[in-house]
Amino acid sequence: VSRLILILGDQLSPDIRALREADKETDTVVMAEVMDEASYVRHHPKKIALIFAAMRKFAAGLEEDGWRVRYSKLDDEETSRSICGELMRRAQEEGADEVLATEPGEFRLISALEDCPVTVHQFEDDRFLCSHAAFEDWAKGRKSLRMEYFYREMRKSTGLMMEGDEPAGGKWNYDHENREPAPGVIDFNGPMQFTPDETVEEVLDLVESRFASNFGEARPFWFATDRGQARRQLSHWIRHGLKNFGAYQDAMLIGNRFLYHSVLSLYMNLGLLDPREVCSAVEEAWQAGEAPINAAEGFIRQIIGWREYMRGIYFLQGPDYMERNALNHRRKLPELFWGGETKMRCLSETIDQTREEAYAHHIQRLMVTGNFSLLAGLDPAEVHEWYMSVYADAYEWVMAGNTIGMTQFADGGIVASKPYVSSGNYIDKMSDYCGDCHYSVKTKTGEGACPFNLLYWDFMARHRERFEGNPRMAQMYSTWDRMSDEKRKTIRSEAGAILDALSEGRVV
Ligand code: FAD
Ligand code: DLZ
Ligand code: SF4
Repeated sequence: VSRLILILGDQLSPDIRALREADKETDTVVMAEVMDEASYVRHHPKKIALIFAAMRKFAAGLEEDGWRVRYSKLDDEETSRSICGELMRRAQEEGADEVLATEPGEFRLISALEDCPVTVHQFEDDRFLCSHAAFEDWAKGRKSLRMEYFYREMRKSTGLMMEGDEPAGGKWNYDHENREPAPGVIDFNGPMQFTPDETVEEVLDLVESRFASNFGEARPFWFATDRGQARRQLSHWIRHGLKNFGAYQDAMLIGNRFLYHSVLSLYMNLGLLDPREVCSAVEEAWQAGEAPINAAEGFIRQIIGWREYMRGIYFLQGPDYMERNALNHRRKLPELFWGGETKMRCLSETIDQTREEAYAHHIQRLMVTGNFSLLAGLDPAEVHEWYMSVYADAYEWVMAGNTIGMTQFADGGIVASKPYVSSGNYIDKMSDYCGDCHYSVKTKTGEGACPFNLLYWDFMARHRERFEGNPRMAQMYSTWDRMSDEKRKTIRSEAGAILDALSEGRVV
């Protein structure tokens, strides 16, 4: 019997599980650009272009390799709306009655495959280093699911940067060497930029014509769209970017959008690069003396720690995770997130960059847009959807823990032990945004006061009952209590005015 082998747009790995289960002689690979996937959120055009271009090239590679492939383009007339629709159509054409698939990274699509009239076997995706069962085992019976402890187990099980049973260099974590503001000179030109070839150009035309009203533009487009290019970016970054990755990981600069970041999430999440090969390459560079331990450890922690942990949390918590709203935040996402006017320079820089690149680095996502959303009490589901839409590396398995958990505290503290909130001071320390801002970061109340300063204390006061017992926040509450009644009143009323302005669509 003939079977269909489903390869989704983020499963572009030559040794993906469904292909390993398949028989090249008798099975048919199915890949499909479909409107349901391209529109379940209003993806940034660069994200759609990246996925479609990489899918087309991957399909061509499989054919060269001797696979029989049935590929549906979005603008082919017969292409149906959904993955299930395409499976049914191809099953009929090929006389197949069974589909082998690798489990998608999203509950929505897992259920759609379960409910599809044709039988779909979903094999666990073993491109991740931690299986569902291993994560469940780790989580079982624990009072708190902190990433750091998970990460240590991952170091042991992968053997990465280990000396026997001990962490290389004697410490698990070198983060205290990692929180430096940007240096005067950045000696790295950022990610490799690839000139679109014919396949990419064709996809860019398609995306421009079909997704013109989405936030952002498909062109100019420079992402890697095949494994060869992604490997070149990996080597390029290891050679020139890695050594300073650790130290300046948290820095933000106007005019330098990538600093020492790798931009590898794009390619790992699609399957063009394997997280193991990325970590091994980083470990080797450190062993060869080409990168300091704080950079190599810090990077490997992001991958085998945070990346795997976020996926584990998503699958452990289940589909209702995206609906959590522990702090009962209801404010609608203001227009400034979609490029509407704002006088806050940190936000306008981060959001302009997001629109132009479909990329912002971690601290911009966490401490600018994330921090602002939490302080402003924005609805976490809307915040989650915004991030899902605007970033080219966004998939729910990795996004949910970061939005609902890490930045919005909407899961009540599963991912974060305390809310990631800060006043303007942190942004000023880590960036050069404040110098050029309409507001003054040093001003705490009154004319020109930085909204982060006001909203920070207002957040603390609003949620006092929940957070005052948290030992890591006690000091902030005693600072608040030492302020005069009048000052506290002023802060709360000025913060209230900003929140009202946000609700009423006025520029802040
Ligand atoms: P680098 O700084 O070079 O980091 C290296 C790698 O570590 C990344 O490529 C990524 O694979 C991994 N990593 C680092 N931090 C995290 C993290 N918190 N969670 C998971 N992986 C991590 N990452 C995504 O891949 N997809 C997302 O949809 C996504 N959404 C995010 C939303 C918010 C609100 C926040 C705060 C973070 C989000 N991240 C997401 C994590 C992180 O910001 C991005 O992985 C990173 O900015 C990608 O750029 P890079 O490859 O240059 O990262
Ligand atoms: C994100 C995405 C987009 C935009 N388009 C497609 C598509 O047309 N066909 C496809 O197979 N996959 C696409 N994807 C990726 C899926 O949405 C992804 O597999 C799920 O979000 C699970 O991670
Ligand atoms: Fe952002 Fe405040 Fe700095 Fe302006 S002053 S850039 S609003 S932190």
